[in-house]
Amino acid sequence: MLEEINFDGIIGPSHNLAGLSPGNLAATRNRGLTSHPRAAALQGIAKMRANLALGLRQGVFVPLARPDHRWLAQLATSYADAPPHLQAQALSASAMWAANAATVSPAPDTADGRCHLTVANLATLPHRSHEWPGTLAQLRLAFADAQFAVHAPVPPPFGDEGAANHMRLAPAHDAPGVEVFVYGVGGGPFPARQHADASRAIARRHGLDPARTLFVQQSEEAIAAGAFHNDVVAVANGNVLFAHEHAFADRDGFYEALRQVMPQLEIVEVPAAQVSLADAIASYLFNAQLVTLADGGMALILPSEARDTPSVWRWLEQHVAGNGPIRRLEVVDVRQSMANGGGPACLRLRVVADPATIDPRFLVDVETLDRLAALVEAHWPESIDGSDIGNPKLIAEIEGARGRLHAALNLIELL
Ligand code: SUG
Repeated sequence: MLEEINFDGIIGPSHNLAGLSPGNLAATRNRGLTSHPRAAALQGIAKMRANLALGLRQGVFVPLARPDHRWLAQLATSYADAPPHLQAQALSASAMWAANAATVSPAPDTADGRCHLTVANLATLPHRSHEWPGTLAQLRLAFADAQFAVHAPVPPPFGDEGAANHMRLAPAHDAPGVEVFVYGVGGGPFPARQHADASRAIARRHGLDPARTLFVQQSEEAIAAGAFHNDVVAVANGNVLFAHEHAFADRDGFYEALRQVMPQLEIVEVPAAQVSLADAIASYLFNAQLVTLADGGMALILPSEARDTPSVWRWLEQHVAGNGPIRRLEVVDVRQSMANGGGPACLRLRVVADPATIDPRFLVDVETLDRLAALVEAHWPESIDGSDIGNPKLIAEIEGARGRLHAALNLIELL
């Protein structure tokens, strides 16, 4: 039976705040501050526990090898010899944001009836551009069953950032859906990371029905305000689109086109007059997991920053008190990830599939999370500050911790 499974990136032991993402306001604001990898990973595990407690199916992806010695070798250098900016780019734990791992088209949407995944090239930013080989190896292992087709990245320079710029609406997870690809157009103060040609290439590869596939431009205003991915200003689930009024360049045209292909569509729009783009982005209101619970109702899994932002919390309380589709709010603390601009939705990749077709080493229950938490407590660095990143002792600690995690999950072939 097809179900939605959320795969969270386990937050790696090299998590640090290097300010590597222009246009990601949290990341650039916190540049050089001390990070707390152990607390970060425990927060991520606690979020997964909360998801399990809601009755949701949970998977994981493991952290990639960092520093990335292979990438540095391609650049004809080594970690010890590399200049600080390359060291930081090689060390980043950015693969934790699994929403950027791949774009996923579930089997009911595709011509050949397989679930298609295209690994994201993340070509725009250097520290993310070398994630895809490690991520692809992992996807090929987790989704090796013939029910899946796992694709190599779209070639650069057509930037692709995966599911963060992709939304799927469907009457039920296992029914044919409408896939919406959101792209950016360059020219503003910050890079537009998702290229329309990359989105179109993915739709063709996945064998999507053109009649049920939309390509929509993200508003320049949203990118300029710090929405470097669509999932910072919009999220969809089931027949619900939850979005900020200023998320899309041609809002009315998009809503109309979506209604045409999906008459049962429910749009929950947050007006700028109630929540400004700035508040939406600072609080990550839309970077929430919008999920369907066993009773059919929807819950929104939000970062604590949303509760701490008065305009946002006021809007949410009103919505839940009324007749809207979101019936329940769950607040999680992922502050360490948020310090780098990654909220609850960034940390997960949604895959609709039969769990029995997935390599069981990537699926977790409470006992596995207990083991992971103990390992993190014992081996993840407590803190990393900017001046530490050249320290060979820290690097040995990071690499040792990752090795133990892979051993614990029986995934040493990914080392
Ligand atoms: O690509 N931050 C990530 C955050 C990604 C969030 N993902 C989604 N919205 N789906 C990014 O900007 C910062 C790393 C640093 O600066 O050290 C970083 O890569």
